[in-house]
Amino acid sequence: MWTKGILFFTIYFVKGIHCELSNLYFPDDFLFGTATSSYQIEGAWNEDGKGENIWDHLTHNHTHLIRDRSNGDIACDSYHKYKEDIALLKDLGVSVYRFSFSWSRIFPHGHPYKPNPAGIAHYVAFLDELAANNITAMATLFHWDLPQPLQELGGWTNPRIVPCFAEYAKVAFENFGSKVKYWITVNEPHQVCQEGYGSDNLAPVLNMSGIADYQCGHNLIKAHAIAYHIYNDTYRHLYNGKIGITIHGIWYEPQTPKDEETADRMMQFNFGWWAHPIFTSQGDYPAVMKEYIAKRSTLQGYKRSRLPEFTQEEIDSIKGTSDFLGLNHYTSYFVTDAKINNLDTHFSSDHQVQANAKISWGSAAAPWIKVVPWGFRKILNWLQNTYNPSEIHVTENGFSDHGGLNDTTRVSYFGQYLQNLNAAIVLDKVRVKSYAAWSLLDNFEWLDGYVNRFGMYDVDFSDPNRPRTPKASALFYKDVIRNRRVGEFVKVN
Ligand code: GBH
Repeated sequence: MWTKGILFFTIYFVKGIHCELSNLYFPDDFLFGTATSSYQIEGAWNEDGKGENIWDHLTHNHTHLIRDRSNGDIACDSYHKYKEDIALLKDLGVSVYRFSFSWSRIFPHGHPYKPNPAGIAHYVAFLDELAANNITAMATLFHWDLPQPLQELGGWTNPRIVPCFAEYAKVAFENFGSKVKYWITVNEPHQVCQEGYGSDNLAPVLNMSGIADYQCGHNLIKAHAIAYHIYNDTYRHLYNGKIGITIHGIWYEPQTPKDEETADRMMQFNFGWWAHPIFTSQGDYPAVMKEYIAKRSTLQGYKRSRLPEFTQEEIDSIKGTSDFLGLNHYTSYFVTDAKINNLDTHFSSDHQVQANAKISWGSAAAPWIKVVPWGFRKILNWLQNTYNPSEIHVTENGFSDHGGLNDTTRVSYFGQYLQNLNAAIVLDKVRVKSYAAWSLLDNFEWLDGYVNRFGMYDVDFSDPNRPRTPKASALFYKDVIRNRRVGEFVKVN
C-alpha cells in the first residue's frame, strides 16, 4: 500500500504522464452538472410566506460570526433570477442540476401544518423551466437551512424532528415528484452534526462535541431512512426516481506504513459514521467507532456510551435506504495516530487521529481545501470496494479563490480532479454516474460570507441586479462537457 503510494506519487509529479493517463472519453451516459443550495443563492429570505431558518437567524443576530458581516438576504437573488441561472446551465451544456429546496418556504415554521402554496408554486415553476431546457433535476431536501422554530426545540438533537422531516419530505415528493429524477435527503450529515452541533463552524454553532453531534446524527439517520421509505413505498412506482444521501468525504491517507489502521479508523469516524448504517449489510455504526467512544465514555465516568444505540429494528430499517451514494469531495490529508490522553469530551479525542496536510500541496482560499487530485481517485475506489454501491454520484467538488474572471487556479484544480475522476471511471471501473461542480455561481459561503468564491460564474454582489459573468473555469468546463474528455489546461497548483 505504502510503496504503491510512493510510486503513484512519483509518477504523478513526472510532468505529462498523469495527463496521458486520464484524458480518455467519459462514458456516453455519464452526466455532467453543477451544484448550488437554496440559502446560498436564493435570497428573498422573507418573501412569499417563507419562514425564518437557522441561517437567517445566525446572520441577523450573530452578524460578527460572518467574516464580512454579510448574509443571504439577497445572495445571488436566484429566487427571482432562476430563469437566468437555467440559461447559464444551458449554455454550459450540463445535463443535470443539483439544487436544494428551502424547507421554510414550504413549512414556514418547520412544523407540518399547512404547506405554503407560494413556496410550492415557486419550485414548480423552477422545475418546469429546468425541464423545458432538458436539464435533469437532482434535488436536495435539506442543505442546512433548518426552520428556526425547530432549532428552538433542539433541532436535530430532538427526536421529534424525525416526523417533521418525514412530513416535509412527503409534501416535496407529492408536489415535485413527477419532475425530480434524483432525490438527496440530506447534504453532508457530518457537517450538519459535527460542524454545526459539535463545533462552531456552521449554524447552529452549538459547539458541544462528543454529545450533541452524536445525538444529532442519530436522529438525522433515522429521518433519512424514513424519508427513503416514504418515497420507496408510495412514490417510486409513480415517478420512478432515485433517492439517496450525500456524504462529505475527505480522503485520509496513512502518513507512514504504520498508520494504515489509523487511516481506516479516520475514514470510519468521518465517512463510516453515516455510510455504515446505510450502505453495509451489517448496518449500524462502524464497530471501531462504537468501541472507541464506549471506551472513552467509561474512562470519563459516563454511565453509558455517548454514542446512542440503535435497536435491531432500527438497524434493519436503516440498512439499504439509498439507491446511490452521493459524495461531496474536495480534499485529502495524511493521518497519524494521536494518543490523546486528556479526558475531554470531543469527537477528535474520540477518534484519536491527527490529520496533516503536506506543505507542498496547493491551497484554496479556504485553507481546509488542499489540492490533492490523486486523493479523489483513491476515495472513489475505496467507496466502491467498501460499500459496493450500485451507483456513485459526485454531488460536489470545487475550489475557492478570492474572485476574478481569470480563475486559472480553479481551472487547474478542476482539470486535475476531472482527470482523476476519469481514471477512476474508465481505468478502475468505479461506477460513478454523475459529477456536479461546486458551484455554478459565486454565492454565500456560510461563515466565509462572500469572501471566498467557488463559482464558475462571477456574481457582482455590489450591483442590485447581481449580474453573472462566466469565468475561465466556465469556458474550460464547457469544453470538457462538449468534448466529453478533459482537454489541455495549465497546472498551477
Ligand atoms: C460543502 O461543504 C457544502 O455542501 C457547500 O454548501 C459549501 O459551499 C461547499 O462545501 C464549499 O465549502 O477545517 O475547521 O475550517 C464542505 C464541508 C465545511 C468541510 C468546512 C470542511 C472545514 C472546517 N466543509 N469544513 S475547518
